Amino acid sequence: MQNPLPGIPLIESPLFATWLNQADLTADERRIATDLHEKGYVVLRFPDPDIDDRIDRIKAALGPRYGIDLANPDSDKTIGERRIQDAWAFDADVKAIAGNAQLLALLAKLWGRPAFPFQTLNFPVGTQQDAHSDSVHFSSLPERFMCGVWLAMEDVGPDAGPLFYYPGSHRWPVLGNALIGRRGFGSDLSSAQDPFADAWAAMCEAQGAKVETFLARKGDALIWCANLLHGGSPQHDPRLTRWSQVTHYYFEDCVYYTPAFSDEVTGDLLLRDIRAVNDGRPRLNQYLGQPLRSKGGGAPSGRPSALGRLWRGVRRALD
Ligand SMILES: O=C(O)CCC(=O)C(=O)O
Ligand SMILES: [Fe+2]
Repeated sequence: MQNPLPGIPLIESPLFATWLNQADLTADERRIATDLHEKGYVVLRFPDPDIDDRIDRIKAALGPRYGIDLANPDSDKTIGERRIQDAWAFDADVKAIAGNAQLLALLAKLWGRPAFPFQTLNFPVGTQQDAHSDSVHFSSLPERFMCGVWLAMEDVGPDAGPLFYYPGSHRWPVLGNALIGRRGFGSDLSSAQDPFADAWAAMCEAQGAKVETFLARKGDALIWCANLLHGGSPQHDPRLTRWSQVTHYYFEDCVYYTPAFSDEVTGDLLLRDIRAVNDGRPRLNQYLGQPLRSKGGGAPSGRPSALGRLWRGVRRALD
């Protein structure tokens, strides 16, 4: 298909059905594409024959860093540090999971652009995080070129604080400050998601959205679309662990930024300095093949920007 809408991920495109009809996909890839399109998430077995060994090694390597008494079945596991960000930088197994070639090829096929991991999070217990869309933390221009892959590193029961989500919520508007009537650039927040919580709750109620929880088996992976509303259920039993790894992915040839601290309307963007986990190379903030010249976007391209108002605003804000 000659795609006339390359600025929308294929699995989120209004042209999805046309693409699916003629795309060269296996039966399982078709199921994955359809679930992502309709529900905003999909569950699959993590495509790595060594995953059990990797999980064992990650638990052994990261376990002592959380300050939790993991050896005692009755200890409270929810105290102390509950996550390690970017363990890929020192742990080869975390990095291998994030950079899994089969997964990267799958994401590229489904989104229509090459994918790359840019952040890992390793959790020993549930996050108990409120419902949110990752899009307020890290988004792209064009939007929706981001996804999360959540890997269960053990079986997760209902008392261990399973992942939850609202199927179909990925189709709702991607919330940014303009939509909730707030200025974000230069603002100070303890949590980037707080200003959006009322709007998400109101949409859930008005749409009659039904929450689902993911009672995962070890080695299950769940891919969520950029705008799917999700979070961590309360962990009812603090003695349990809930080992998991989340890898966040972006796609090539985009501007990468933090919407909670940006005002797109005035061109004030908090750009991200992105480095791909798998190859260690920076990904410049770019648009249609041309890098933006800015402090937040990596090395200057040396070329005058064609982005006009947007780019001038970015530079003014960052200088
Ligand atoms: O694992 C969870 O409970 C949620 C994690 C999450 O929201 C994220 O990493 O984006
Ligand atoms: Fe999230």
